[in-house]
Amino acid sequence: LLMENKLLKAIKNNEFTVYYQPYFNLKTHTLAGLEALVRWDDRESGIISPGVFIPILEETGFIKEVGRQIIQIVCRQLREWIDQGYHVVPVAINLSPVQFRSSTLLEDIMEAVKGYDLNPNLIVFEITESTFMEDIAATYEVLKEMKHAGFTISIDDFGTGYSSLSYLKKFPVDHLKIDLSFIRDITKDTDDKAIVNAIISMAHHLNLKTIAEGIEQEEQLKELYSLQCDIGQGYYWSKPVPAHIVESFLKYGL
Ligand code: G
Ligand code: G
Ligand code: NA
Ligand code: MN
Repeated sequence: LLMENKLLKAIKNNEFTVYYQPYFNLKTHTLAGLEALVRWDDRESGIISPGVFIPILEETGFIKEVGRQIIQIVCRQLREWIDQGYHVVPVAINLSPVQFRSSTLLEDIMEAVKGYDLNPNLIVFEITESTFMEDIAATYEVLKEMKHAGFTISIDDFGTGYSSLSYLKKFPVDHLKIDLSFIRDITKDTDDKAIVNAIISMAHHLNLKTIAEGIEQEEQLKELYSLQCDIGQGYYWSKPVPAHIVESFLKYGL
């Protein structure tokens, strides 16, 4: 309850901020985009990680309001960068299953994008496989509207949830983010390598781009190049960083 009250206060006082983690295009060797990762700047404890508070926000339903704030923060930031003359890249926003079910999600998104006069091709939505499978018909409708409006859809943590592969065909998705648990030991574990190889080749046959997350070492990167992975993300390039550090990536590259 104490935590709930603190979170309510945080929502009211706009204590949530967004860090950004870059992702790198392995074909063109350029900055491909950014993933927005929420942080809670609690005045007493400092920066708190979402692993701690997202589950509580989901249980209480507060995630809808915080999610709305995150979308606003990201769109405002993109508008600021554009106005300052930066050559911006797409930003991926994580949507939790609860937020995805919110009846106002599409309105919230359109309000932010129109309010800051942004091209929807600058926004990617990351959803997990569990979101997909919860209410298939409703999910399909929301994804279809998102795609129709010009947004990009990415399946997060791919390979860890249970989803039917047939939904990759039926649902309008663009990117598969291969879960970092398959990347960690890819240089040593031939099973992991086989799985990643299969995911990438399937994705390419379905016209989907692949993102490998959790790349930390040069050797992992080499494997992913050899498997024709499209995009990489991980501490090898950068951990999630505040906006002012992103500005140097936008200026000078990674
Ligand atoms: O940033 P970090 O690596 O600590 O993220 C931990 C978890 O919190 C991840 O599962 C990530 O997807 C989730 N997360 C981070 N930011 C957001 C957000 O803005 N919305 C939602 N729903 N989840 C987020
Ligand atoms: O669930 P999702 O994939 O959105 O969560 C992203 C999480 O992965 C964040 O907590 C982020 O800090 C973490 N992360 C990003 N890059 C790396 C990495 O190279 N190694 C590890 N171990 N975690 C990472
Ligand atoms: Na994510
Ligand atoms: Mn992920």
